[in-house]
Amino acid sequence: MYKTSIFYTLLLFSGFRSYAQEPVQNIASRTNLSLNGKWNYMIDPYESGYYDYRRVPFDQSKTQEGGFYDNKQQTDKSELLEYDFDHSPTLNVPGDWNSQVEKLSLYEGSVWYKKSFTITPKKDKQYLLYFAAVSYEAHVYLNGKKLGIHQGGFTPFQFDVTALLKEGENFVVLKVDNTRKKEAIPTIATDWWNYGGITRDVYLTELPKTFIRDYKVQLAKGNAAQIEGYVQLKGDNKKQKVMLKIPEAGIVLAVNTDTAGFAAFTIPAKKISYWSPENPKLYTVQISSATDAVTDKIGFRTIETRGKDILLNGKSVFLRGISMHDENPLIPGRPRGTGDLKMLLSWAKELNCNFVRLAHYPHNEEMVRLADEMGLLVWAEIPVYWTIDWENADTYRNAEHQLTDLISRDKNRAGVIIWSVGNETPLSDPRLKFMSNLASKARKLDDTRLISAALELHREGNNVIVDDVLSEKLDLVSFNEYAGWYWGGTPKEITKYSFKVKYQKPVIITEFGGDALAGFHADEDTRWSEEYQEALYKNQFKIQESIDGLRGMTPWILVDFKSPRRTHPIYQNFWNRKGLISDTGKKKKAFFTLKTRYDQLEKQYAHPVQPKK
Ligand code: GCB
Repeated sequence: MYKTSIFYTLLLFSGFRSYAQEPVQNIASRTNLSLNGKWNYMIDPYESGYYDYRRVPFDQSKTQEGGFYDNKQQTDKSELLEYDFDHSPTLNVPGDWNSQVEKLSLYEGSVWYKKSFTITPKKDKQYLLYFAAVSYEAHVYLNGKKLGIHQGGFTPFQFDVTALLKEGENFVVLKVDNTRKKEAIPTIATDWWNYGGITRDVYLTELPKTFIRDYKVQLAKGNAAQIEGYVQLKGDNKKQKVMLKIPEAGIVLAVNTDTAGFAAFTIPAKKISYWSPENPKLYTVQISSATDAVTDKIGFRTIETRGKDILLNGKSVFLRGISMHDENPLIPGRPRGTGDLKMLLSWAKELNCNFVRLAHYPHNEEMVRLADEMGLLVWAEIPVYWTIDWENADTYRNAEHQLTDLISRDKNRAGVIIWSVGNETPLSDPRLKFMSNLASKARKLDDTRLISAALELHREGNNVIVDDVLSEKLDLVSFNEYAGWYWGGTPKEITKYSFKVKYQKPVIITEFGGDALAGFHADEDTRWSEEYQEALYKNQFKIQESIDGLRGMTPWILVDFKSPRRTHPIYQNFWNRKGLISDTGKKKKAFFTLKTRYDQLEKQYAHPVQPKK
């Protein structure tokens, strides 16, 4: 027990993926036993299933055995008599708890989950327990043994459970805690609902002893004639011949992995039909070794900047975007399946978007795959939002983990063109260091995409100044501006403003907008009315013309979304009303205003002036 307690202490302090393995690429296409469905749950606001009565975690206690995860009836320990998972109610997984149980709607704290499953493990296979996302901190146990802890509510994690699986019935227990913390990513203050729970898919994945853990197959940086990538095996049999086939492009390649299971490759790509929003062509890519095989659907495109232009496959593009949260307003709650995700992206398509900003944290992997299929470019972001604990080394490490896991998961998606390292972070030296380090990390992990962040601005008279020095580290200058809502008066009054952007880079306005309650009609000067929001959009388009490098925008936001900060009893009721679509799916006037603008921009950019070499 003593050894165990030292071990767990180390584990608690040593970070975010204790025991967890490096993520497996393309999990959904593997041999999976889905653990989605009904899970028993117990609400544990005092964490009595985790701490003994002296507040020592049962994980570390010398005298007590087992917490709620142990499943043994502890007849000599009264605390532990007071639970019974199997007679507890159930929650659906995937799904946040807030939207499923009235008394959990505003809950922030611990909830225990349990699910039993039966399996006959095969001797020649290995097994991973995979969670696509759990918000925010998960302690995971299998058959009463702790597998580890994961922090971060939007990225996947997994554990190797081969040694712990039993023939017949097994049980998984999780303690899930969505308490907001100052040092966490995100921190305490956000403008979205703090949904807790097992919000995305759970799988028990069966893999061969040596398997294809990871691969990247993408066009080389700025080179449309060359596919570049790597394959990484994991297991004992690391030196193998690996075949890569893209039958439709006539590509067949054999590579030999080294003693570390790694092989890099470059392939001439002559007859590729390039991926773009107008041609979202995905190729079937087959990767196989002597022991494993995996298939993916991958598109090929280049993305780069030249001066103030963004070049997609070498041609200047305007990003007709919209920001969105990972929320289905009709639940309201985290999306629970493909239909929910498709609904959101279809609304973006109806707006005539070619671009979506998946704010402010990694969305579901399936969302990004759907964007690839539907022809939507993607801005992907991590929840480095507002007032992060900039000088805390653990906080930085956590942010970097989330960035790494996001890039690792989505690096084969043609739609993803921008990694964003944060949103509206207030200027200071520690923040500059933190954000610059994240930008360098993103570039090191993936130099084929653009790096950005949604920045802030300041005003001098009628000049709106964009000069955040972090821009030097980024490929794009992107900023949020709320003329006509948080400053600058009514929509009519904002036309006096003009933008001064210091950096000679492409500009994307990552947010602008204002609240409107769907169905509330008044004149253009009346806040909360659809007419006010519409006028705001129209005049925003006018002032944005002062930015000669403007190459895209993602107004805030596609749909009204839940936020505990939004307390106005008539207009908000815990909803941020900046959506172009209401919480019941009704399109507001400004939806059509933006669509008209995007129709014009589409025409304008259909035959762009080619940028100078
Ligand atoms: C912002 C934030 C976004 C908020 C929005 C608002 O600048 O980036 O998360 O929801 O403003 O509505 O105030």
